[in-house]
Amino acid sequence: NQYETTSDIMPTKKIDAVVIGAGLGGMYALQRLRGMNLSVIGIESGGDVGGVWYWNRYPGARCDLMSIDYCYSFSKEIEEEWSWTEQYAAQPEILAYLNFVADKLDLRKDFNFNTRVVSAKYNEARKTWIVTTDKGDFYEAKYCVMATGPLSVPKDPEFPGTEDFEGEIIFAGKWPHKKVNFEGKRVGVVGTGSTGIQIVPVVAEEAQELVVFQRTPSFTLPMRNMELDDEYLSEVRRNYEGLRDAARNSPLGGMRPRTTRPFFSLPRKQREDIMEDAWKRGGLSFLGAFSDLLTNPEANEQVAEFVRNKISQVVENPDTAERLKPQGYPIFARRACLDTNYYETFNKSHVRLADCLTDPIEGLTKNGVKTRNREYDLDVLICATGYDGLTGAMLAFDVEGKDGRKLKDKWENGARSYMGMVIEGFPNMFMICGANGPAALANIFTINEQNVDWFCDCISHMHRNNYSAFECTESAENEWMSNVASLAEKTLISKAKTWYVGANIDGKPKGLTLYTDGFQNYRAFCSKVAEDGYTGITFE
Ligand code: N01
Repeated sequence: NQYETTSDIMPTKKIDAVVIGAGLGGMYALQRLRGMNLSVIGIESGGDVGGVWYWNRYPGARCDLMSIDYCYSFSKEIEEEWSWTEQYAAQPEILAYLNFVADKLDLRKDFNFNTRVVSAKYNEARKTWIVTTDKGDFYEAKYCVMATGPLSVPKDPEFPGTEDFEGEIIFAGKWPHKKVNFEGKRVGVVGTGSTGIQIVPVVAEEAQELVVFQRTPSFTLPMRNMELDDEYLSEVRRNYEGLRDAARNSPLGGMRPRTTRPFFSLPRKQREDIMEDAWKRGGLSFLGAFSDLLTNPEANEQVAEFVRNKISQVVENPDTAERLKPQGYPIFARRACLDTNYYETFNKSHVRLADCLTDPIEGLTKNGVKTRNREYDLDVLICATGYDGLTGAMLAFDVEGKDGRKLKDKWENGARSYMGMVIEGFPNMFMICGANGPAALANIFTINEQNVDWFCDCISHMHRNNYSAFECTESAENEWMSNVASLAEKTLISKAKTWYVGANIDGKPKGLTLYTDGFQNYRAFCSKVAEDGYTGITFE
């Protein structure tokens, strides 16, 4: 009996489902499961709802997907009552939106905040998950939903000497809940991914000196953010259903112009005009400009070179401009960043670029950052050094499936799953935005809603048929993984050293653990699985 082996503690609560995480996936999962008359408890380590938007309060934090896309579509009422103020919403507005949704649906009453899951173990005899927390809670649930997020575990601080540094170290992903004052301060930012690129121009406005420690330069495109007016918002509201439908049937899960024209099918002049236009329009316009940017290396290189030339046009110091230019990997293979005045910031006399490719960081000293060749005296060091993406949060606690099999052992050589949602050997468990799904390559709201709707349908199917457990088969998982791998071969996305391929974490298995064939095809596959009676899934 389960309870004898776990001392004499009895479950504090028996429930139908436990949802781990109160980010935008966990919030929707809790709402949907409650709506099916299931008893649900949510567990969240943060103090409130919001997930990444709860933690990432760094200056300049903003979503690089359009706000009209980057929100829930399941409730007409929410759609009608909420109005976005900007094309690309800033973190405070996104968090306010998520709080608005939480209030509206009264979600908080079923979430335990400031509580961390310690273990989730499947009990085969009872066909339930036993979930324990650092508060000593002990839940027994039929279903375990991992809404743990693809980017919720910051990469460990890796510089020796952090304890010697007498200034302040701040991690972008764990930003203090109060305004940090940079006035009169010498500030360093390590990391030039999406996060660093958003922080740099804003901190440069305030800091006395700013040093940007760049190892791999990123391609960044102008965001060209703007305020949304009432006329535009009314138009969107009138067409919302159609727009949402288009988003669900698009590769990025968002409204984006698409084209079927390959780069070299057009004469040179026309290609150049299209690139100029994409640069002027900003955002991810390039992705909708040519159909083969992610598959044809020559086409990709032409666009990359166009962007490099723009860097030279903006950055006045030719040496800095050269160092800011990404080389040696395709544009869009790392996540394309969208910025506001990033390159322009390097024209300010108090902003310096420290090139860590030629002069790597060796560690921290009492006074600041020591690179191989020199020392930078700093008052504050901001680490925008990234995340243990896709698998970090799932492996941050003890997950044990059938036969006492640990997830960390199953994933020793890389994450495996079926559709990025279910895992062989881990019955009655669902992941939202899990590894080997389209997470990171499409709008996370669209993926979340699709994932949650899919597994709620699966649960309804179980209840209709009086099943008590489901599991995906080894062969379905193997087939899915082969499909993910062969699709990855066809795109340039696997050709850069990024968190997408686990390259940013020492010792992490390498390889692209993302589905790269577009959200619409992913969704169609998952729907077909359900329509065909849940192929690849066994029920008992
Ligand atoms: O992290 P990253 P991020 N010395 O891993 C550098 C999402 N996001 O937080 O590439 C020097 O991309 C590292 O250098 P290198 C989005 O999906 C979305 O910026 O390893 N540098 C790199 O430059 C994104 O992809 C939004 O050579 C070191 C940087 O740190 C994901 O989050 C906004 C170093 C890490 O870049 C992650 O982005 C922000 C070292 N020792 C983020 N170690 C939206 O708008 C690391 N680096 C929705």
